Amino acid sequence: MNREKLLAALRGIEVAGKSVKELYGEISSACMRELMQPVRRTQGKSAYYFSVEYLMGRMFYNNLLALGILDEAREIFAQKGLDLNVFEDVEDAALGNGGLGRLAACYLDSAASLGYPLDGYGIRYKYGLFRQRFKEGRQTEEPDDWQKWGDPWSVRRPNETRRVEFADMTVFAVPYDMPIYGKSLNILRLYQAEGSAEAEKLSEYLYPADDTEEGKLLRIRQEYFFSAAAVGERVERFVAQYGRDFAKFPSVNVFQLNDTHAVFAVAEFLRLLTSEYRLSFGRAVEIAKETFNYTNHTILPEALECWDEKLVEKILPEIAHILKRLQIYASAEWRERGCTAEERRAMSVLTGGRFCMANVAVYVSGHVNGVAEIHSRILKEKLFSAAYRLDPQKFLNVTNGVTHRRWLLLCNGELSGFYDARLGRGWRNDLSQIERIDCSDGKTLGAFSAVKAEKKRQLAAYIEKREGVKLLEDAIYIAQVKRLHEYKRQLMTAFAILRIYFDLKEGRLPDFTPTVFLFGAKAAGGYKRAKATIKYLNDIAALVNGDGAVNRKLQVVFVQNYDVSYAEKIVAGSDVSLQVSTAGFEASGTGNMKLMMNGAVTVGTMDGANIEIVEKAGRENNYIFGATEEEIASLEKGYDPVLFAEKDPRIKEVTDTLTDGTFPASAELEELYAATFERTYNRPDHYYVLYDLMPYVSALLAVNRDYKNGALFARKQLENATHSAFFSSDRAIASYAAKIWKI
Ligand code: 26Q
Repeated sequence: MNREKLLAALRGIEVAGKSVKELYGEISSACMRELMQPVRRTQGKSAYYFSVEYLMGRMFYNNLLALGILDEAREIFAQKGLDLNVFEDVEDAALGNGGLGRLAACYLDSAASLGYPLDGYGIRYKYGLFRQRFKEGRQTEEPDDWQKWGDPWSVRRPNETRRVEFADMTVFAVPYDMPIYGKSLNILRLYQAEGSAEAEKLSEYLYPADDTEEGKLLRIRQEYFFSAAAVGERVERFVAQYGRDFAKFPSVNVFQLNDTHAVFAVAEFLRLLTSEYRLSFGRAVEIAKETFNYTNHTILPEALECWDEKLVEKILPEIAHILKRLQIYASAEWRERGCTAEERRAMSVLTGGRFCMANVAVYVSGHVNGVAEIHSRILKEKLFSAAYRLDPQKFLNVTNGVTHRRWLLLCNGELSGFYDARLGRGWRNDLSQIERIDCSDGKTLGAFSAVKAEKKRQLAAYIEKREGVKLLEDAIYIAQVKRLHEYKRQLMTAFAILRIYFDLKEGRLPDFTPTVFLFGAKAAGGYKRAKATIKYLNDIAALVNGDGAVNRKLQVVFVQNYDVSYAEKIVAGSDVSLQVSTAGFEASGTGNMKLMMNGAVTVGTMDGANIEIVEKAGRENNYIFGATEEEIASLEKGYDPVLFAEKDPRIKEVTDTLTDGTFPASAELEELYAATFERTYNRPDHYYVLYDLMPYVSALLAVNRDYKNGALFARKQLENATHSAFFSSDRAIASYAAKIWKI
């Protein structure tokens, strides 16, 4: 990269008379010319990430940071009278739903920064995750037109278009390359579907659901579309470079499947090697086993992808045929190796007329990993126990991480400056150095508190601008930001807030420190219960914020259209991070890491990566409560939420608000009542909200008490921030590279 040349180009940009959009295009394009400069490696082994989601967020500041010119660029344009913050109006590239998609983006960032050859393959959706607004407290969804300001950060490569064949149509996969810049230049290649109007639908919308079963034909088409294009390209390039000696394929290619969403890549790989290149089926499987790896991100049964055999057969007959052959081939192997009928059924590729994509992935992968210690253990003991008994060496854990470039350097310049002042700048490339900060030193704590106070002011100003709500000052900022899902238990927070509200009104909490509860969450459009929870929380916000008796002590704000850019503000400006999933259900969580990195304490259950967070930062510096995974498992039959609420008036008073007229009657309240007390698609209170409620309230009140001692609480926060290095995705990527990819 020619830094001086780039800076000179930026200095040459004329600002006067141009729209923000024009300037955005010009500055971005100048940077792109430099980003695309480095010569790409053509030799050696590379890893490829297959993901149907990439939640990149805003690329502008990230790319300027990666180029090492962000500060200078700010100065150059400030002198011209242009504040670079104006580009905060640019839409995020939200081609993902939540954790899994954002993880992919963090991993690309870390791999490039560390110089590992890792390219990504995915889909270039015309519309990303919907834009959310509230109307009378209810979520509405609008298409996310993320290219409104153009897409200056990618390059269309029409010459590398690929054909993808379905039984009933041909679709052209046109690649768009986005540079991921660091020590190496890596590429995120997103395919856009072109051809007939029907064909173009394949890359029109991101599936807006996370963790829900959506047995849709379009989803299968999307998955095969990009998987086949990517695999076809990898195989073709290999043959061009090395000929048909496929034994060598795994020495230059390693594939990582980001959950089961790209498992059709396995079938397509086998199809190409057997029908185009005439390898035997067994040989093709052996090569696949050395090439593919699979990361699981959820154990929720409704999120495990199983596709109807007949459906796949109809649009992808050859692929269905390959998968059936794989079932026969694998069964023979399992029989030979002495598996019982029950074990074979559990591992089946095809069972009950459905293709089980997770089983395809497990069988064919050299490595299978979970995303936090507890989750990887559950995979071995429960979800994939038969496969684990057969091939224990296949299974490993790689705890998730988040890129500290976006989630600390970019979103919290103040905290970064605090580290610079004490450590120099070396920590920016080796986050573990922040452990050298002395959290007991009074001056250090004072400086840290000043940083936190400033980030809280900035957050409050931002929320006032976006939502028109003025946050309480001198209050504790408590955030629950994540997709809306029953197992994440936003409903439990709703009940806890009501408990605190009633106690405040009754004068039972005389020394209560003012507290703001901040929510950010999108609910899948078809997920009634999740949407009902949004409405309930907005009802609660109206009640609490409108009650003159408490509204200087308690405030509830649900921000609209929570996305990566909003997250950057909230994680930096929060004191407390709520991570309260039912134990055993949150695979890892990554928001928990972002908040910790910015010095928030966790109020959480022993679930996902929370367990490792408190292991690193000290249980005494966080607020752990609630049933453990074992306790939940032992509880399952004997738990009756109706009795549970009856015998504790503190719980009953809260759940009564679903029916007693505290809020105007609504279908949403009825839905939540049913979820809590009736048998529906799950048992009543399937996620043990009432069971954990009072311990949760106690944890929140403990925070409230501790916060009064400013130095004590700041110390807890700083202990969290300075012990977050393990949760940098630089560590996670180094682990994938060493243990799985061997690059
Ligand atoms: C499947 C079939 C049809 C339509 C949609 C889906 C679908 C889409 C997205 C299923 C699941 C997802 C997303 C899952 C996800 O985001 N999981 C999260 O992954 C994070 C990164 O590992 C973890 O930190 C979270 O704990 C986990 O919930």
